[in-house]
Amino acid sequence: MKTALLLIDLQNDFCPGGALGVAEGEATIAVANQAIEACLSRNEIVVASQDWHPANHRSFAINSNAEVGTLGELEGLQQVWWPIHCVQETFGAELHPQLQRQHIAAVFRKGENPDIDSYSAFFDNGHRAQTALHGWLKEHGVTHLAIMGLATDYCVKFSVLDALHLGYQTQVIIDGCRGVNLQPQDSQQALAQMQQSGAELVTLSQFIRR
Ligand code: VGL
Ligand code: ZN
Repeated sequence: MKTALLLIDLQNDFCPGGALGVAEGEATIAVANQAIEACLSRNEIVVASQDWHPANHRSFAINSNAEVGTLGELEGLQQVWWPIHCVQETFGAELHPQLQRQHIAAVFRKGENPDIDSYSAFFDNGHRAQTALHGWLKEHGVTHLAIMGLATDYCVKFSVLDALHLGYQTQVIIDGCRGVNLQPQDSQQALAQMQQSGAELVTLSQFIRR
């Protein structure tokens, strides 16, 4: 077996003060750095995803004549309309400055197609196209994933569900996740769904002691 740590969207725009700031989002950075440290000492790989939208992305409410935080439809899929966030080459799209990114072996960008949203680090929301992540992990012999990041109820959840479908043994480092919570229970429900689908929920200290 070979394990990789997958860090989801630890970007400025998902931290407080950012365009789509998640409550306590910045608290995930210290968790990520400790998880990275543990991986280094065990010779495990660290990879990351990065939400990377063109300015004309249709998930942005303003580009779809919709109101932020309401529901609509995009490409036949249910869509939450988001504020403008993680626009390519902007500060908001950069990985958080405190993240020890020199230890990240590869960063996989997603959400570049303006016509479809892309929560998972593996596939777009319609499972039409995939990122290079799965191929890269296969090439490196990775069989087990530990996943954490932002946001619990969107990109973490869909990445974990795809990882399970792709056959990875998957842990979620729960204290390394924070959610959008359009509804107050969304993150809790997302974690329960990941667990029911076969993910193991662990704390950072359990991950470090493994
Ligand atoms: C995300 C909403 C829109 C996320 C990305 O990283 O969870 N959420 N784009
Ligand atoms: Zn996005």
